Amino acid sequence: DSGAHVPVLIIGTGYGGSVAALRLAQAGVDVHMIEMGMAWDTPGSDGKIFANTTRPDYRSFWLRTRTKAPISNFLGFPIDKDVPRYTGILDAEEFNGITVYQGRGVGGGSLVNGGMAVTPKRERFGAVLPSVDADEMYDVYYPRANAGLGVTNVDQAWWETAPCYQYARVGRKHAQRSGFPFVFVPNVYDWEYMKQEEAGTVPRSSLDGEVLYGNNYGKKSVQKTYIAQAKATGRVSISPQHKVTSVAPATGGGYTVSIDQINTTGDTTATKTVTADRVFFAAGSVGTSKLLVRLKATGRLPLLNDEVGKGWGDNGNVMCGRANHIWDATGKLQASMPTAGIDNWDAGGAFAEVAPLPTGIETYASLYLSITKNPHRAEFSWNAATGNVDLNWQRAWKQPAIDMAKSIFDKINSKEGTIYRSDLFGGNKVWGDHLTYHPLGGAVLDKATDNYGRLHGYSGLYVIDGSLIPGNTSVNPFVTITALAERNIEKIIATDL
Ligand code: FAE
Repeated sequence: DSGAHVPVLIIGTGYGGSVAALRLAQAGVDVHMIEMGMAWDTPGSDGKIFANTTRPDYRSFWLRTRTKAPISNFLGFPIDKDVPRYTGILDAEEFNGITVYQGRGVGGGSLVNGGMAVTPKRERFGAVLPSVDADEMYDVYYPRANAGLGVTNVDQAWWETAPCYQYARVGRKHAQRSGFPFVFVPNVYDWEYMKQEEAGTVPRSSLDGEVLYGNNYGKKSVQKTYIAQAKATGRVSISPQHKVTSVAPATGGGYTVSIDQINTTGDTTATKTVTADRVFFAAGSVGTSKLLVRLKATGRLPLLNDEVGKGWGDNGNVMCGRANHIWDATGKLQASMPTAGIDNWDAGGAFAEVAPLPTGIETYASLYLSITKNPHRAEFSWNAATGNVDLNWQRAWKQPAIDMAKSIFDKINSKEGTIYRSDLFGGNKVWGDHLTYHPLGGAVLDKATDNYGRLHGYSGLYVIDGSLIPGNTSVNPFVTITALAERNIEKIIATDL
């Protein structure tokens, strides 16, 4: 309610925010979480909470009137369609030269993502978070994060014969024939549930192509893990459909937080002001960066330092598809949860996830999302003329990522006598170089903040999400975001409260 006072306010309910909420609550602190997206706890008229990836509807996109699927075309046909404007689950946020996909709702990105739960190789960690003690991370915080998220490995014996992972086995065969290391990747999906989906004894989720617009059954989003545990303490409350617009020092201590309550078409229905002793920015790399840059530039938080907004990267994301021979069918039933990757990081700078293309028909296509060592970093800045925060990314900056991904796929294509697919991204493009799923940075650890996420210039303000990570994690990022949040909140609880 407007005028209320809370000990701790957390902006955002993704990985970082959920970890902070749970650990603070367990330490006896009352926490209020503010989330601009919906609660996603109520079924629609079809009896399901989330829309299917192949049948997008009003629930699918954040305030768009037309879908903007990451793969825009199939067999030459555009696949996007008109939808009613609604506070849907997937935001395709457009900046200069790049579309940044993000989850919206209680659970953040965990609602929409592929569940791939990858811990970076220890020898690569120094490049990911140079100021963080790797021993502590690998001995304590990565294990804690993996346990909290419910990360497990697929039953490999089952995987070897499951029809829904034929596409992944084809991916393995091609990787290995070209001499690339093929690795299994853990996930947060409930594998027992997936086996029952295959047996036909439960409603299908992963085997019905659900991902991107939410999973109705088997995926353990943070709603089902950290947030469920946090709520069970009785100390955590959440306000969905509330968007934080300002944070500024309050007279008499603490912070004044301004919040817009929004309806399902995105219109503000009420404006509220609350005070908090401490505020955690957990709005994701883009959300946190945009807030901090604006608050610094407009005089609400002028003492933030010049590192705010800097060090943003796309985790080197680039997509491509390969056209297989007819003897390498990838299967018409494809589990939407990836289980595997091709690791050419050290030799070629790319780690490629063998991704599903769950269309319901045989496509003979292999799809890959590569994470690469792309060195480019962009910066958020305040645009006083438009009143927006801009990002100075350039489309051409994806070229190093493409070159690194080619270190894998040119070789596979030449070994197999195959070609790239040019029908997936429109305009005969071979490379999906227009997007990222993995925004990282903008309030980098030990630069914009101290080495535990305390913002410079203001005591009681913290950053605890993907914006702390300087642009790249060498693998999919959410386990690292979670583990870093576990590390930082433990320190903050021990020393600041
Ligand atoms: P995030 O989860 O984005 O949460 C931030 C929350 O803050 C969101 O719920 C926002 O709605 C909310 N918010 C933002 N601004 C405001 C505001 N002003 N007021 C109130 N609320 C606000 O942040 N990662 C993996 O590791 N494995 C995968 O398989 C994987 N697949 C992905 C697939 C897709 C399609 C996408 C989009 C992402 C994928 N990711 C994957 C990335 C992963 O989901 C992402 O790194 C994390 O969700 C980021 O976590 P944060 O806590 O930083």
